[in-house]
Amino acid sequence: MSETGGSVAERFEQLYGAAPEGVWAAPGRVNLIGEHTDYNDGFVMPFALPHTAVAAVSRREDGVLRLHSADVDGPVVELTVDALAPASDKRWTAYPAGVVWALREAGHAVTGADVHLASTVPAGAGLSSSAALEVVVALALNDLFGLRLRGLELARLCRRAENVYVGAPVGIMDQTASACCERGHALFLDTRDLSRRQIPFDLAAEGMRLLVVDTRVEHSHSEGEYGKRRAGCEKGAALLGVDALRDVPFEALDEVLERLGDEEEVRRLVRHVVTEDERVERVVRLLESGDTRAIGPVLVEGHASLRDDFRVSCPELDLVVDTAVGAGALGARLTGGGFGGSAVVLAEEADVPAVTKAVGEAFATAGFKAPRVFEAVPSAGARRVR
Ligand code: GAF
Repeated sequence: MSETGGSVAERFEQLYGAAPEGVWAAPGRVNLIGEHTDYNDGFVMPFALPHTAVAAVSRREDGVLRLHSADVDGPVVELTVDALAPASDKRWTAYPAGVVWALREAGHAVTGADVHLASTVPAGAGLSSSAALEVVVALALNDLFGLRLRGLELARLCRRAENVYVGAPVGIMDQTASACCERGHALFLDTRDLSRRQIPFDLAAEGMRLLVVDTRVEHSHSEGEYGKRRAGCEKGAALLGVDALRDVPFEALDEVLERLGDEEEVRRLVRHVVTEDERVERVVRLLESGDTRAIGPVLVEGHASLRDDFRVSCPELDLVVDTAVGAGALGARLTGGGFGGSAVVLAEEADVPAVTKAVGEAFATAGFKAPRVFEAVPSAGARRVR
């Protein structure tokens, strides 16, 4: 797919009989560190992938919303904006329709649209393909209807679409990453007040690479396990008398865990979230002091915490991390929600072939599907492309 979305615009014209008013793109993301912290008011550090969802869109004024995707078999789906209702749609169309619903619910006069979408963000790989779909549609409607909403406001509305309309209890990381990331940077985001800092992150200049290893084990957030972790964290905060686990100081962790007594599961969840917030802050300090290689062991620590305390890993993700580190990678961890999806691997450029080969061989030996491996280069956030 070209950067300017030419083929998406052409397909739009075939489908709807006229050229689109514009074409927009919004990226998927990887998260460098800070997992399952965003619904605990904590810290995250994603960056945008070069892979994007692209949308060709035109306004309508008759209350009709027409949706089509190059990635899903089937005809144009026609909906009525007045009839959009949360939890009524279990198909892919819930993401773009949810955005229209959330904009209208917030009082924005979105009177209909024709939309054609095509995405290069791998679906079900934990790389935020859904957030990319939401954000690209939100940005297109923002521009076309002159709503003048900023990236963060769009991210909030997209999250609301996903929480309420789609029914997935996710945090705000993915939508913010897609809307606000900048090329060559990772986004250090405080999910409590949404303050953020762009951290320069140019591994190639330092002779390193960040690989994404998609295990091809599909994950889904609307299924129960993600919600259970979230509920467990809320229980922990309530037992400790804090608004969110973000409020538990890292220095007080031992004492706090003791206070949780025999609530073993809650103790593990609390320990992960509190230590993970500290790891994000540590990674930021290391990157800002130019000590990039030293983040490797922090990534591995984060993975162990997700595997043993938060329990969202799986054999395939553990195999990526163990094999990559065993083959000389500087660090590795699962990225995103877990339960399948992808891992990130930080490696010296010269070690990339050996690490990639070792992971492929380990998967073959274990009888797992061959993983998909590609390099993640910090790329631009959502934008208009034509
Ligand atoms: C998924 C969710 F969508 C995010 O909000 C975040 O909670 C992540 O899992 C885990 O860090 O990507």
